[in-house]
Amino acid sequence: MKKYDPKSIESKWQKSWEKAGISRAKGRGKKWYSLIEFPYPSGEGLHVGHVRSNTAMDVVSRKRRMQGYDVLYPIGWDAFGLPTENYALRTGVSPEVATKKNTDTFRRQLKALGFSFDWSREVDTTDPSYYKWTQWMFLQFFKKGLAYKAAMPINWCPKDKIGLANEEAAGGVCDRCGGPVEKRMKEQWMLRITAYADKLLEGLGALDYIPQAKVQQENWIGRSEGAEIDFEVKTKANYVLLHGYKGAPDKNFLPWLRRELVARGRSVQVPALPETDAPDILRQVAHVEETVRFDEQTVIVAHSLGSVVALKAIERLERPIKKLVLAAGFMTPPSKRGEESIRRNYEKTFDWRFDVEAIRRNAGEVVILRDTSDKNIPAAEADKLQTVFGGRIVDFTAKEPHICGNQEPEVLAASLDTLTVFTTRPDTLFGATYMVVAPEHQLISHLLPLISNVREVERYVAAAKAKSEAERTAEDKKKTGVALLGVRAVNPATGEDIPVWVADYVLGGYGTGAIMAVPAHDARDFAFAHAYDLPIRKVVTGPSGDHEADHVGGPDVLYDGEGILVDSGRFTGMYSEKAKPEIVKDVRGRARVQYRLRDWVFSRQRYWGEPIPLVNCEKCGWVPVPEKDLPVTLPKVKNYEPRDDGQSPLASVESWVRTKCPTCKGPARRETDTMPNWAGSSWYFLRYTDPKNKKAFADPKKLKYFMPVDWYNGGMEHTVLHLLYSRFWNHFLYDIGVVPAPEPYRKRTSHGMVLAEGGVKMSKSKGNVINPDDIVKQYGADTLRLYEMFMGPFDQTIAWDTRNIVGVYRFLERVWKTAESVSARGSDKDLEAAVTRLVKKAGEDIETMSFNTALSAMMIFINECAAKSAVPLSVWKRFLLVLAPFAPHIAEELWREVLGNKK
Ligand code: ANZ
Ligand code: ZN
Repeated sequence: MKKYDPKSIESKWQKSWEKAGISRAKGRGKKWYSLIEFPYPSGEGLHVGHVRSNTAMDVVSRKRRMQGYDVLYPIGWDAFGLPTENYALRTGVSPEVATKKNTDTFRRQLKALGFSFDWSREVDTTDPSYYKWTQWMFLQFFKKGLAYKAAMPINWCPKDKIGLANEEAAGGVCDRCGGPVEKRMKEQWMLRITAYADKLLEGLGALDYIPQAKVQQENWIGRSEGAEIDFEVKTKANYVLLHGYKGAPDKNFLPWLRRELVARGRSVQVPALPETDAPDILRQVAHVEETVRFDEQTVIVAHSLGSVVALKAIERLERPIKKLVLAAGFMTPPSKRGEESIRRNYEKTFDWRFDVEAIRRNAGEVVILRDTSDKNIPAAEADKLQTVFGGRIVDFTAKEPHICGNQEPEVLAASLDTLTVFTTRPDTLFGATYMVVAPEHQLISHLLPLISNVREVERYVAAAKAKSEAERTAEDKKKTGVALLGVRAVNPATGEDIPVWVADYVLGGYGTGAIMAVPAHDARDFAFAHAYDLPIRKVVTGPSGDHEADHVGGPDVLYDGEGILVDSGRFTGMYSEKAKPEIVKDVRGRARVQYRLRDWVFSRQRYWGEPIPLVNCEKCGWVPVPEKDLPVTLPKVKNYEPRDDGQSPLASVESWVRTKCPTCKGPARRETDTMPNWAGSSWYFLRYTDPKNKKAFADPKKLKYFMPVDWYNGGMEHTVLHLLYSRFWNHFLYDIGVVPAPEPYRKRTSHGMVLAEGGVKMSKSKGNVINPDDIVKQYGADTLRLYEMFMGPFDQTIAWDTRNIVGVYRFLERVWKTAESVSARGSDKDLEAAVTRLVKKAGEDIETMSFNTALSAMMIFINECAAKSAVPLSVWKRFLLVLAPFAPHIAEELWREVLGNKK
């Protein structure tokens, strides 16, 4: 026999396999779907890290084919993204051209490794026939109200004047100029992934994911059960209560509300509006102007028609008031609401027009109370008030319909300034000795006139906003904060006055952005209270009830467990779990589930991504591009540079931006933001089942046959976002009835990274990048494949070691040589037993991804063969079958050319 020469056999078999179509999924029989994360075709070419994952799933796929499965093992390109765009920026080469070149390189490199991909199903996320369906899916989200636009902070480099992706703003530093990055508010498209938080959590249960992947997903979703509790903030507000049609200062909730406010030390004015049975609104307004004094601490609480009087009075003010509370308010008369007209006096004598600008300017904070049992005022009036004047709507059921009860606690709650907290430990409420708001909290600006140390507070807030969330929440970080002097809150359980602080360990984007601080039982509050000498009050002891035992080291030691309440009024002696709901009820709090998960920012102000298929019409707002007009293709641009107004380069292509509104045919403008890198990879596994379909993203029958993916292997760096995003898309597509099952991946595993020699990251600048082409050239594809499977436990990060490659190559040479001692006659009990053990061991090891131990078993077996003068043919055949998934070229050569098998 000749010497082992991989060059002369590998490309020969690759061509032969391709011709025979052995890797094509047929779409009938017993299916198996193996998936690897499709690569980003960078200019650097294939990384040896790709080879590790691809070989592993190639071994699994080849094994499954040998077991009779119809295997789908597809490949494609996740080709939108920044590096290609930045390359275009530097060189002027268009991203399409660069992508084509890069995918050609990747394809050649992957083919040279003999991976059994079904190349007939190649997909490319940047191909309009692919992203047509990405856009289609976005429109389905939009139509279900799961895509919306909201102002969100983006990374902004003030020097370069551009918005940066997170990866370009790592550590708060601009990737381009090295200067500091700011947050800037920008309207962004968002996907409401939070609506799927529970489904994404529950779905995890039945899946065969490696435990770390599950834990990471759970932590990312971060479900907390707790409660919202309102704390009254003591202000110097003065109140004006305006009654409604046929109302009076002594009717409905007004007398009660007045008493409650006066008891809290507030001044209250309640004018009796003239002609209450047949009012003329402007005369009532004139009366208010004559009798009432307004200033920046004024809160108007208006009931029903009183809300119209209030709006009109506010319209004429010279200076803004503090707050406007509209209880069962409205702004259109019943006749114009399409109801049967009663033709009241006030409808006829008033023109029902408002100076919206002036009211918005003067009204302060707007709270709209909507009674769900109200028969007089349609629910839409509250929405209308909110659309026109802003503010927030509070829905509740009043004590009497139309908020006519003698006591209406919701009105009082809305009228007072309250600070609402989210807590998972309402059982510790009696121990809340101060409160903390996040630097972003709106309370700070609302209460500015009350705060005596405004400059100190403003300085602190500005400094906090420049920090990243990670910096702010680091466990070991020294806690800092500033008291809001002049602002006091009331602990609703104890009635005590407590101070309010601003501190950056409380985050604006979580819960309500405010906390009740319980320093005896929360580590962060404990550290803070010590730093600023705030009172610490213990209200929970360990289950034994023995203070000393639970607080080794004295009472001044943190105890953050559950236990028995002490010093907690009538709840003293109760167990934490039992006390939680009772205390919440007692202080009129609300049970609430809170997630860490945020909605997904789905916009980038960049060129190289899927255009968002919406147009903006002055008359109709955001209108979807009709499905028949998809895809909205990326126009050619001359300049890839982001614009210094923060918009995408597409905004400069006026001929593309200008379009017609699909609804009213009037002039409209296209959205110029593009989708983020994650879009195309959120559903590519579905397209593989039917990649050429022009009528749908995939034929439902094919989806039903191939889905779900049976085994998905990928990097640990993708177990949070990519996995969560694609599970979310699939759940959504399931809910709208276009995919067969909610969960896309049955099993998920991860490979460790491949580092450069010496354990550092491979990088061009360090010159330590291993190019798979070089290894293939020198040792052949089989050696590279085996080496990457042998280098160490598959899930662990491992450094490249060239010496060990030689070892693997020698092993293949020994395999080659052993073939010479194969004999068709005779038998060998030892080798029979050895190969049986090997089949079992390697077979099991593949399933647990213990590829390295499967290979050592093969090496041991070859050593056993070497000790014998002859290897029986039947034993040898079984060995070659075991070797084939790992080193398919040499196995095929020995099986067919040497042994003469036809298949
Ligand atoms: C009082 C309390 C007492 C708390 C106690 C804990 C222990 P998870 O489990 O993460 O949801 N918190 C609420 N909103 C916050 C924010 N925006 N920034 C920082 N911290 C915030 O944690 C919920 C707890 O984290 C809440 O319960 C609140 O502190 C704090 F013995 O309230 B707790
Ligand atoms: Zn229109």
